[in-house]
Amino acid sequence: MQIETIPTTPYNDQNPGTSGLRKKVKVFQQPGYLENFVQSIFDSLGDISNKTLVLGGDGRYFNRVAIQIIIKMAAANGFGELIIGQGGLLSTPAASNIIRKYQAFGGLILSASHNPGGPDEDFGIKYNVSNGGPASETYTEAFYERSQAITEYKTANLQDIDLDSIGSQQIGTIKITIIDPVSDYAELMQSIFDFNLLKQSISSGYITLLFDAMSAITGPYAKRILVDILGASPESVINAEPLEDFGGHHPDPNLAHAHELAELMFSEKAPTFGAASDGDGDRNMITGSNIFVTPSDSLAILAANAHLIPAYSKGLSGVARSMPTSQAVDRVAAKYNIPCYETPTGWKFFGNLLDEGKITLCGEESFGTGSDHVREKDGLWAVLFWLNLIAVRRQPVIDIVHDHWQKFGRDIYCRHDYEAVETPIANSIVEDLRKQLPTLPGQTFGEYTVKYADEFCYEDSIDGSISKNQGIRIGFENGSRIVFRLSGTGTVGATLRIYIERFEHDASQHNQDAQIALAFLIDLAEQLCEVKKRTGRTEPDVIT
Ligand code: G16
Repeated sequence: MQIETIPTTPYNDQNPGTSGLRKKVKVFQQPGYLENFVQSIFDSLGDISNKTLVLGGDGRYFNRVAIQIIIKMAAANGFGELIIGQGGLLSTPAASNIIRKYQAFGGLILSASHNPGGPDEDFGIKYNVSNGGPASETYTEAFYERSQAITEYKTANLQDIDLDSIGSQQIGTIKITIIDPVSDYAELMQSIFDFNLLKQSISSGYITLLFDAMSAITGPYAKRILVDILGASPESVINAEPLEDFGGHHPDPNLAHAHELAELMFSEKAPTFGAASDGDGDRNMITGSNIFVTPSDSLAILAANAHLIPAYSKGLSGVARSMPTSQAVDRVAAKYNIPCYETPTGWKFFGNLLDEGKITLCGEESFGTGSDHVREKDGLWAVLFWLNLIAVRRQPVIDIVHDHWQKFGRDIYCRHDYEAVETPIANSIVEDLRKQLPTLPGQTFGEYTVKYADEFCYEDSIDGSISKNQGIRIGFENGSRIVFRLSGTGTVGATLRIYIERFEHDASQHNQDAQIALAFLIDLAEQLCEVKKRTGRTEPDVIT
């Protein structure tokens, strides 16, 4: 195997965001761009000789090209084995499982998640460490620093590898194994949930379901698990073939983008249960006939009912949510007397808590829920959790949600996104909010008195690392909150996210539309940040 050392010069924008490096495909196609970043990762990992690396992606445009480049670089840099999903495909949670199961050194996952795909759209890459979870900020900062000083990368002069044939081959010093991307994951799901009960509930017709794979990675996983193993009808999985451009859509499971599913779920033909997942299979959207379950509520409901699921029947060690996620799960934790942690946005912040056994379940408002079974959020796992719950409780989704609100109260919640805002405007919005923080506590707006106003700073209780500037929080005496943050996953300009929540104890008020129930706080958020005024927009781009 001939190894070549190729001279290169740094790109100045290889700073990973909330979840790896995400850029337009055209940015990644620049000479040496992907190679620089991959070499920067390899250079920052310490001794990688003879180690095993897992490799796969969500199948978006540029996935196969990138995989061939990375194979050659991994071989040249001394890895001993590569485990690659057939066709270059691995969902993010499946990759996490494979890293853990085969005790790999780490993995490279190629995805820009819910962002659109295609030659003019987005691509991404992230590194996961040996626990199967996203690399912490200590790593990502090291990758960025290295990318700023890089002068050369290494590649092996190899033929392209056949990614479609399962099996192993030894090429020089590296063993390359192509695996079925689904079977290990399907086995893991069977060890967590009651598949016999699910099969009965589906075959008896008690549960009817529709899963929208959004032409992304979960199609093959959903077909194998929901249709082949659990016996749902083939029509239960729509948009099941992963396409390089996701059929021209955003593979983002929310009411705006999974509209085919959303329309059906609010019609007379709605099945018992409807769900969708995103580009790389880690997000989930949960709906039932005539109800959409917010991700924050979903996390709280799963936590409150976890004892009904075989793998969690002994109870939860604790739970965690990202800071902007509603406080619904906090109420469940308080009732069951288990710890509840608040972390910054980004799944990487749950890793230490999961590894130390401090939490069993965790989730985020951004349609992510997961548990200690892997170290990523997991879309199909959440779907199976809900199906198992419906089968045990023999109740439709809407009743499960209403019962939960009755018992715990409802945290009425919404998020408004202003996408592709000019970066200087977005930065000035945040800067001006920051300046207002000291003056806000004690001020009253209508029935809302500000209790605290700060910028969230997180100290990891396990490794002591500190993450500053994780979002601006304005909390009110009655528990309501407004949170502002800039997204770390966009690829054009800046995305301002405004998160709004209000607790409603009175069951007679639970069935309100969130936009109406939160109207006062939504207006107050505009008064404080002036995003509409400064950008000339009249509405958020996405409301979830
Ligand atoms: C990623 C992260 C999540 C985060 C989400 C949104 O998800 O893994 O932890 O909540 O981005 O982040 P932001 O608000 O910064 O855009 P995914 O599904 O895109 O990988």
